[in-house]
Order: sequence, then C-alpha cells, then structure tokens
Amino acid sequence: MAGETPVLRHCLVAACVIAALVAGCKKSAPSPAPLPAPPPGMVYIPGGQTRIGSNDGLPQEQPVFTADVKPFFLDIHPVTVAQYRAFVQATGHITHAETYGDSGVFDFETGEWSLVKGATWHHPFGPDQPAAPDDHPVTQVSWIDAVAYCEWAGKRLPTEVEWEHAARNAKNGGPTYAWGDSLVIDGRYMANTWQGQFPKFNTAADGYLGASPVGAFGATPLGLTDMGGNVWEWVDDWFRPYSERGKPYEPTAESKKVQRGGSFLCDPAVCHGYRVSGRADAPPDEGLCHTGFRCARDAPVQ
Ligand SMILES: [Ca+2]
Repeated sequence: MAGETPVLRHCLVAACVIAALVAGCKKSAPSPAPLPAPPPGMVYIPGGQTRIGSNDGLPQEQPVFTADVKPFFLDIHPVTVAQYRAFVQATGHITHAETYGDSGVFDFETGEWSLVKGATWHHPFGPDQPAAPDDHPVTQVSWIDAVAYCEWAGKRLPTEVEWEHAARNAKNGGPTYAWGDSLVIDGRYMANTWQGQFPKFNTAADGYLGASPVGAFGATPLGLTDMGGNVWEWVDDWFRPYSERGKPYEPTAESKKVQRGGSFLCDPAVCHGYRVSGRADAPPDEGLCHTGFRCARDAPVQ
C-alpha cells in the first residue's frame, strides 16, 4: 500500500488476525446437541438440580431439599389396562390381588374401604362390577406387580425424586401442580379428583366418579398427563422421612413404598396429594382400586 507505515502495517495485520480468529470461533462454536428421541409413549425429562418437597406441605414433604437428577425418559401416562393385559398374556404374570383372592376397594355408597373377593386389575371394584376399560390406568397392582411390568417393558419405576422433578417440569421449582397453579383453569378441571365432601358426597363435577381414561386430564408443558389425580402411582423408593435421606436403610416387613400423584379419591380438604410434592405410602404387596404406576428409562446424558 503506497505511503503505508510499518506501524500501520502491523495494525492492519493484527486486525486481520483478530478478524480471522473471531470468524474461526464463530464457525467452530458447538451447536446444541439435539435432544434424545424418546421411545414411543415416553417423554424426555431433562436432568438438572431440582427442589423436592414443600415447606407448605405435610410433614412428610419436609424438609425441602435439592437433588441432582440425570436425564431420563418417563411414560406419558400411567400404564393402561390394555398395556398390562399384553404383559400378562406374554408372561402369565399373576398379581398379588389374584394370589390373595381379594383386594382393597373403596365403596362410594358407604364411604369405606374393604377387601373384596375377586377384585383384580381387570375388575378393580370386584367381579360383579364393570370391567376396567382398556384406556384406563391399570389398578389393583402391587409395587412388585408394577416392577415386573416395567422390567418386561425394558423399563423401570421412576425414583421419587425423578417423579417430582418431572412433575415440576424440570424447572427446579414451579407451580403447585404439574399443569399450573390451579385445579380449574378456564372452567376446565385439570385433574380427576374428588369434588364435594369425602367420603360420601362426590359431585363428580370433573366428569368422573372413579378412574378416567389416561390423557383426559392435566397435560403438562413437558407433554405428560395424569401427573396429579386419577390414580396414585408407585415409585421406586422405600417411604422414609426426608430427614433420613442418605442414611443407611434396611427394609423390614413393615416397610412401605412411596406413591405419588394423588387419585380420584383426593378431596383437597382431606388429601391434597395431587400437588407435585404430595406423598403416600403402602406395603409393596398391596393393590388398591385407585393405585397404578408409570415407567421410566435411563436417557443419554447430554
Ligand atoms: Ca373425579
């Protein structure tokens, strides 16, 4: 360049080098990896640090703690009667309710629980009551029956932390319910619960006295349904106070497994279990007419 001084030349060279580096950096900047494609019927749940429990909830939901969750896949909805039938037909599995010959049933007339002979996953309220529709969540399955299904399907039960993390939409916080802050949004019930006064007066204003078809309620931002109400869902963990987390635990004959999500029997004045932090517990061999489950599967870490 005519009239160019050494200093100016150096500056121009330096500017060119910097521009090239910037361009190079832009070209080599890694683009976000695509999220793993979920298996059919499942949703990808991102991992991360998550808050578990509620300072406003029941004592068993306290103290609040944080946990690191790896990404995983979770069934969109609870396992259905049709899905469970396929498992039984393929494996010949016999549930605890069938082995015992009776199982726990809630009577909407008397408002009481009792053991009913012949109550099983296909007739959850007893043999003289209607069969469970194929698209309803399977019930009258024990924790062990649920584990057997998940293993057959190449899956596993979610942990309690995973379940709540998914209900919180992997947001490390979030609203009271998996779908938002209110049970009724724009005049529409977001979950199948109890309206009226438990245990004898149920208006069924949400359209259902008992269970409802999966997917009818509670679509969440992550694409899950039924993460509150309809049926309680078994998760993997033994039921323990959160204050005992991390301490050694040896299960006994009295130990119980955790259930999450609440059910169609939840009247918030008595049981507000369909909040994201709600917990219940039951013996691992117990089936009930309002208890089901969904499965999870490990996902690649991004
Ligand atoms: Ca209902």
